[in-house]
Amino acid sequence: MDISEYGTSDNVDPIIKSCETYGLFKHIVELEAYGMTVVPPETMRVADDFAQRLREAIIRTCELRNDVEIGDFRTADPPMAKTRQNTWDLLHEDDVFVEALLNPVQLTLVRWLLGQSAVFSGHTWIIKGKDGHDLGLHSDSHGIPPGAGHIAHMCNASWICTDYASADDGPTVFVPGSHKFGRATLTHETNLENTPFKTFPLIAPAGSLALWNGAVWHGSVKRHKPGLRVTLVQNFMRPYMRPQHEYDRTTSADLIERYPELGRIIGKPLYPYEDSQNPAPDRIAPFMLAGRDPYA
Ligand SMILES: O=C(O)CCC(=O)C(=O)O
Ligand SMILES: [Fe+2]
Repeated sequence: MDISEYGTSDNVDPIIKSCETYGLFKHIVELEAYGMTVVPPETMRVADDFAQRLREAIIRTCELRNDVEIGDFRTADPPMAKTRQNTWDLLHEDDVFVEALLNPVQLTLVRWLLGQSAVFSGHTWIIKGKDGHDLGLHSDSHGIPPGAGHIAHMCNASWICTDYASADDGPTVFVPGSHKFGRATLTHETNLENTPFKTFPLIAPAGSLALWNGAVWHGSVKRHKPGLRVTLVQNFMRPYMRPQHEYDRTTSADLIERYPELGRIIGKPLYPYEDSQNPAPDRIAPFMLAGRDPYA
């Protein structure tokens, strides 16, 4: 018996059918149990040169935007300050970014997590060289307070553009199952050196897609190899993460000056980012606080 054949749900039936077509049931189970999954290139149905095209587009965009020469990713050692700026908002830089976004296998998994109304929220690259940074454990579901953990609110779909063969590549690491905690990490849980939680590294060949429920705790470890780790990070969200009207853009300075509380309540939401290539850290920090304190 195939329940999706009965046509009782216009929304979930097509997702189930696509999961069948693309062979995704293992990945759906991993998403549910562990909060993340890694889909190999052959399941993603990408051409053999897809990862290379994506990697080259990222490197070319970084070189142009940031006035830096990177060259061969296997040996390159560019200043990390240069590769970590102007990293967001790539859609118009090369059609391969549109291709990466519209991959039908990816969209099936995204819609499993976020529903048919999922929206593309933003994307950015990671270029990490030798001795490149580590990153403490965190959730990507910024602004979602504790207690709202039974559904995914956003998800992260990251195209792996260089092989992650071992932890020495400086990959993402995950706390499996932590999406079920339904909250962001507390201060004493974030440090990878002494967090009480077990983590595992993301190991996958270039051309794979790592996809996670935004609530799953993750970070990344330092890179100990020469050359670069290159990743395209894409965020998808449920559509309610937006105000109905952008009052922060349309309310007059005069009105806000006369009513300071008005300035506070219309706020400056984190989304949409004001500078599309460089989100402001001072706006992200208070937004993230709500992930652990509903009164933040
Ligand atoms: O893969 C990494 O380096 C971690 C990046 C991260 O936290 C993210 O993409 O949300
Ligand atoms: Fe993250």
